[in-house]
Amino acid sequence: MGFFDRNRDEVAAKGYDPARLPSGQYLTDRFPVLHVGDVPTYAPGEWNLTITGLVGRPFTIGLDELKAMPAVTLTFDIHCVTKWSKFDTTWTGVRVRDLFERAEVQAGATHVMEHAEYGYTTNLPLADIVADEAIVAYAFEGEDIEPIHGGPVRIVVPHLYFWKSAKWVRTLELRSSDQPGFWEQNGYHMYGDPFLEQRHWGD
Ligand SMILES: Nc1nc2c(c(=O)[nH]1)N[C@H]1C(S)=C(S)[C@@H](COP(=O)(O)O)O[C@H]1N2
Ligand SMILES: [Mo]
Repeated sequence: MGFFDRNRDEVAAKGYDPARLPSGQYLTDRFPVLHVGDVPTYAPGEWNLTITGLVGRPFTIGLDELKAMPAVTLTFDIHCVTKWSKFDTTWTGVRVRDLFERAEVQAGATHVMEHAEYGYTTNLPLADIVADEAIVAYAFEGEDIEPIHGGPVRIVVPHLYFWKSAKWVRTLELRSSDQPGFWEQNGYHMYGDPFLEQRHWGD
């Protein structure tokens, strides 16, 4: 029996519903760090997030103001395209939907491009980033998100592969068409549903 089959048996033996682990994935207790480029550092008050594109009222929000908005703390599984999955991760933040309501999203908006520090981008349909579980997160397991995991603030969209969750997010751009982001231009799937194994173009 190979590593993946053994790992899947362990998932069941630990009492988890094996259906939580998408095919081709293995469960890990670790929290791997994955990104291209450097980890940015911010002076206090330096980080902010801009909502722009097809919105009636574009705005920029700082960390204190973000933390003053109604927050949710949610627990869910995350799945990286490099095949690790992690169960029951707990994140605190603001629903993207609430920020978009304030920005007054225009009728023609269908997709969103997440823009992060150093030019990382990733695209997804508007409907996916306004889902109940899609948040602009500033805490992980009750603590500030570590810089290596995207702190001070990252996106978490748990129902898509984790590359759709930009660390060090700086801009959310509402668009009328779907354009490939950084990994998508390099062959990763435009949508990226882990349960359909949409890893690459054509999957
Ligand atoms: N800004 C930025 N965000 C990013 C990435 C990146 O390279 N840059 N990598 C993505 C990928 S491929 C994954 S799997 C997750 C990893 O998050 P983690 O390092 O907290 O596990 O971040 C995603 N967000
Ligand atoms: Mo990833």
